[in-house]
Amino acid sequence: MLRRHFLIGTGAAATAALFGRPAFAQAPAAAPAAPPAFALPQLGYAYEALEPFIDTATMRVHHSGHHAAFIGNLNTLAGQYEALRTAPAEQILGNLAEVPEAVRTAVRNNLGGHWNHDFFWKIMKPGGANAPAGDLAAAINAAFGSSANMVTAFTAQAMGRFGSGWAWLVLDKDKKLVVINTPYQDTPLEQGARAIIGLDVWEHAYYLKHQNRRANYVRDWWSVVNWDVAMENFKKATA
Ligand code: MN3
Repeated sequence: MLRRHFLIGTGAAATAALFGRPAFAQAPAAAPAAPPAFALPQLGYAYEALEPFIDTATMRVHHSGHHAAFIGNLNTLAGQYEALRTAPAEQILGNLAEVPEAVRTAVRNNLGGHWNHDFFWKIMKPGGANAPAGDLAAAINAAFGSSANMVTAFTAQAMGRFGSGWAWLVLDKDKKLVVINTPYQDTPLEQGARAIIGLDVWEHAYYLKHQNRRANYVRDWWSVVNWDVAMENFKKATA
């Protein structure tokens, strides 16, 4: 939007200059507008930073296309459901039954999509840590027997999600460390679970590079998991 205004302004200035009028004399005054309720969060790294595991083109369209669409939809929805402006996303997504039925599916899909992707960008980093450590490593070993067993179980969730959705390592509502998957843009929050790591297995997340080979995408993804963030997530979930 800002860019578009800038370009229009430049065009007007150029036209004005051509006809001998002072530059920007014809530029419309900027109308004061309420700030949008939602903004597309920064990735924290470049689109190419996760190469060769996650490709640049996928990251660009996934962030600036798919995630941005949720943001646009949420800013429209915020005009119909005021809580989107005032309540934390976690609170709304954890209590979807309280959302008015007329907007519930849209909130589930778009706020869920925003929350999931914001989580996803943070759980990846260039040259991600090799393995979990500390309390999280101990909890993984206690729950799964080993880190390798957890990876196998998580991968089974990622592969077992038919169609679009997500795979997760979560602390469930009983504070048990488990792997789950969710359909579409449903979040672990609606099960009362706290996400530790999560993987987008919608085809848009991998099709440009891995085509139909979801297993290769899942395998590659382990090379960019940010276990430092996973350990922070675990600490918050257990606090
Ligand atoms: Mn996605």
